[in-house]
Amino acid sequence: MINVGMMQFKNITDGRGDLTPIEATKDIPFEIKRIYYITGVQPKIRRGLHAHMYLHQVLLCLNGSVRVHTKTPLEGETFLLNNPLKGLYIGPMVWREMFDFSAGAVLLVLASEYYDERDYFRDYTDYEGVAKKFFGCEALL
Ligand code: T46
Repeated sequence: MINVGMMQFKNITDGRGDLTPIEATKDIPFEIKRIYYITGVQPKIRRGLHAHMYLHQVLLCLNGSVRVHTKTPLEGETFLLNNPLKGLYIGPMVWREMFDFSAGAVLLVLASEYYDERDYFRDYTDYEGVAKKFFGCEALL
């Protein structure tokens, strides 16, 4: 799917446990300006429901599991995050919704920019209008 994809990180394991390094611009395709994490989400809760104009992010579920639905006017895909070695890259202009958080789920997010509410589309109709132009898909739909 355009601007969305799973990424595999390395696991350095020895008798003491596991270590996973993630280096900006080497293991992920951007500099990291911000990190945040989401915890304590009840099972019926849906988060996200927005898209970003410019932001690049990688989502990693470090403990437990969570599903992430991504969509654009052209396509959609749902990912299960349940492995701390696998991250979900989400680039600009992709709508995302996080749901089915398991008990104890820890969702870590690496972001390319500082927090800026002006970068958000929180209304799907507004998003869709701009996204159709962004993806050049008006003629296809
Ligand atoms: C995203 C998904 C995966 C801040 O003050 N700083 C921050 O860095 C962030 C991310 C949020 N906030 C504030 C804004 C809201 O008042 O925290 C509150 C909750 O944020 P929001 O409702 O946007 O949270 P989610 O879980 O719906 O979405 C978040 C990110 O905002 C978003 O970029 O892609 O996680």
